[in-house]
Amino acid sequence: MATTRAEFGSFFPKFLDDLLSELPSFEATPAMVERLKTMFTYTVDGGKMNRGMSVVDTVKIVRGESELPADVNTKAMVLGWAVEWLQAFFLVADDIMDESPTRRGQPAWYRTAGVGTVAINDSFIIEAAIYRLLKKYFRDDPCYVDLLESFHEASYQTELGQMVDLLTAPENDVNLDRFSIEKHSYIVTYKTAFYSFYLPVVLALLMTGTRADSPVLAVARDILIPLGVYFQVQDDYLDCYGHPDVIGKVGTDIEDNKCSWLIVQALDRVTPEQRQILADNYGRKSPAEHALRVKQVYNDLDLDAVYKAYEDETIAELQAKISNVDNNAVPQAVFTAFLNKVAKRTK
Ligand code: GPP
Ligand code: MG
Ligand code: MG
Ligand code: MG
Repeated sequence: MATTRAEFGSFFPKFLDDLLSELPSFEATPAMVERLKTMFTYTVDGGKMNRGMSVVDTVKIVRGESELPADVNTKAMVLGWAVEWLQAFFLVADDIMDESPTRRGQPAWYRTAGVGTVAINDSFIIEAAIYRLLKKYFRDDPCYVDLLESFHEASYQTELGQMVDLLTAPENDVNLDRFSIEKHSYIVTYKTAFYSFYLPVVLALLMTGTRADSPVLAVARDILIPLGVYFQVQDDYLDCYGHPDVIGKVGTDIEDNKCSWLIVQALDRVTPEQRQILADNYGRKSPAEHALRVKQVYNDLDLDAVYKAYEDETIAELQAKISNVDNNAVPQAVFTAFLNKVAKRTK
């Protein structure tokens, strides 16, 4: 049986306690411990937890067990939560860079009382916590170095994607020529797909005995990267068309001058007049009328329908790819589990 949110969530206090209880060896005062407890709880707990849960589910599918032995389950939970810590590291930093007001239905961490730019250092601490947990639970495992390298590689990939995302979206310098389908594809593959989709499966495979040089990893990558691209296209779509109460954040892509899937699709279809409207209104922080004019062009181009067609086509392509996977290499269920969670999501 797939892990439940309740079961996965029940391991958070344990790993939080692991991190807090070693702080005396770093001469941390009780006030420091309390601050870190508050910070980790606010930033790491309370997300959708899909990335973390998918590590545990993949371990179950690969081992062919609906319930894992307690020791294996704990280790799968460590890796799942380590991915959640990685995600929190990225989101805390991303919200500062994107000037996003909200995250997970509450103020972004850097916007809370007394935090501000301290959140930059907090994001580094959240990252460091990943390696404290891995050391505690995997130090003596044969896969330890491969796990470390997987986290390092996924982090580097994400940071490269984030760099291009940011450089393509300079403040007060709108140039629609900067945006292209190829640029968008690089950004979403690197900033999202590797850490959100490929990494969780790689961790589960390494933990269950797959070697880092196995061709099985390439099979996984070939499906999970396009799936991750689809996921980020959904994120770009929901930034504009999702409801803040449902997605838990207020979209800022238009104001932030982002190379979003929507603007790239719009540029592929605009008349010269519509292109001029986009050039005059994209990437303006205020007043809100600018973003509304961009959204009006999106509506006139019926991007909603373009998106729906993209979704149907992408799901069909992924299903076809999955059906070609040799079950002896990786069970197809690993991928269908992911696809089912992502397909047609609204949050
Ligand atoms: C999501 O982009 C990408 C990330 C969260 C990776 C950030 C990487 C760093 C190295 C900090 P997004 O800005 O579209 O996400 P959201 O819409 O959730 O803000
Ligand atoms: Mg963001
Ligand atoms: Mg961003
Ligand atoms: Mg987004």
